[in-house]
Amino acid sequence: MITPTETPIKTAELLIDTEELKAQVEIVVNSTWVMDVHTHLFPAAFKGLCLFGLDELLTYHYLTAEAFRSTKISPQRFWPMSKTDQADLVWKTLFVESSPTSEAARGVISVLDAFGLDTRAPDLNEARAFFNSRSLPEHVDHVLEIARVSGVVMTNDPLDEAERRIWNGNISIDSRFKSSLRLDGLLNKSDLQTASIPELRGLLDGWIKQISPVYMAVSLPPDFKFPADDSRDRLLREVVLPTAKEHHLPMTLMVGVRRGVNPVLREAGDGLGKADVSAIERLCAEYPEVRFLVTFLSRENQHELCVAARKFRNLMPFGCWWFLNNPSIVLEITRERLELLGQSFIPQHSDARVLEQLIYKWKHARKQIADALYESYELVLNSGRAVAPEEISRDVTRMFSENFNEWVGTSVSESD
Ligand code: RAT
Ligand code: ZN
Repeated sequence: MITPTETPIKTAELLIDTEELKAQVEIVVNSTWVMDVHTHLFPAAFKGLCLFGLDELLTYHYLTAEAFRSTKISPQRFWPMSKTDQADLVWKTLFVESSPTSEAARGVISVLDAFGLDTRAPDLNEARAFFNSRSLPEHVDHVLEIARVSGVVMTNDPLDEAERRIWNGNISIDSRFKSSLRLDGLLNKSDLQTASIPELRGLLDGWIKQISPVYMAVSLPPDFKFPADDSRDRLLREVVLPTAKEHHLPMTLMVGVRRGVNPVLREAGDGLGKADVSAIERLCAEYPEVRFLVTFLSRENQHELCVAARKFRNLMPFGCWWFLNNPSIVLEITRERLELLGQSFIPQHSDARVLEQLIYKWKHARKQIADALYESYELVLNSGRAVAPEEISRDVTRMFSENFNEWVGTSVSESD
């Protein structure tokens, strides 16, 4: 083993004791502010689109999917109920009559606990009154502070009527909320596909001018192919990717979702499938000047994604998405990425839809990221090199914000 004096860093600053190393990694991972690169959150100025509070937390689609498994009430009877009644039912089903061991249920416990609320309450009266008493702008500040989130990327759909009305009004947006241009409506539905290519290019240019996105994004099914003999391929080649190049905008691809596997569950009815990572490799190869942020929904695709990222510097893996956002899988994926990619990836995004979810999603993710990172440093230590505290801060800052800021800040060719 290399002795500390043989390294360029002073002995006193190196973490040789594994207990100290673990503690330091935890401190840094828990205290470093993170940029949340994909959420469905909106700032207070977006009025009804800014979801917060207990009833929204409990009717999150991750939880309704679980509640349907343990209640006799059918989806047909559940959906017409008021949100308050739905939340009461989810609480009774998943928290009173069962133990909240699932990740989404435990998340609610973490949120209640963060505000000092009773996590074993038989009903929601006290917690509901607490959230209803909050002033929204201060609550937003408080939640971001607790979660140590410096900024979030919204999901902005210009084809959504309610959202369009807000953008068309005279709003000023909280600068911590960055916009992104979601293109599922263009690339996955047929609504716009009869418009001409110049019309669609003009539409995208207009939206980009209006909302100043940090990237364009689309979710894709497991059978996504590139190249392909379909209209999505044509739209990508003739509309979306030329626009990405022209505006120096990264493309975010979220691959592997099977929409509406059980449509009666509405938002909770989507599933997943293993996708073909080579489609992304071909996109990266054919468009080296476009930067791709990519996440896959299937656990089976994660290793291949890491290997693809080793081949293409314009490919940035991010997040443990949706059904992967469970402690055991986050740990596994983060280990794999650290081993194959060093720190050149973005470990997690929250996908939060309800403001306070930032608290639990980041608290839980930080625990797994810290464990995986500690293990990596311990292996390096055993191989003969100790780590310094400032190196831990450097590495975590890179993964939590710098990789993203660089990705959205400069084009690949500019940084070459
Ligand atoms: O994770 C989720 O909340 C999903 O419902 C989807 O919104 C997914 O993240 C997406 O952006 O399509
Ligand atoms: Zn999402």
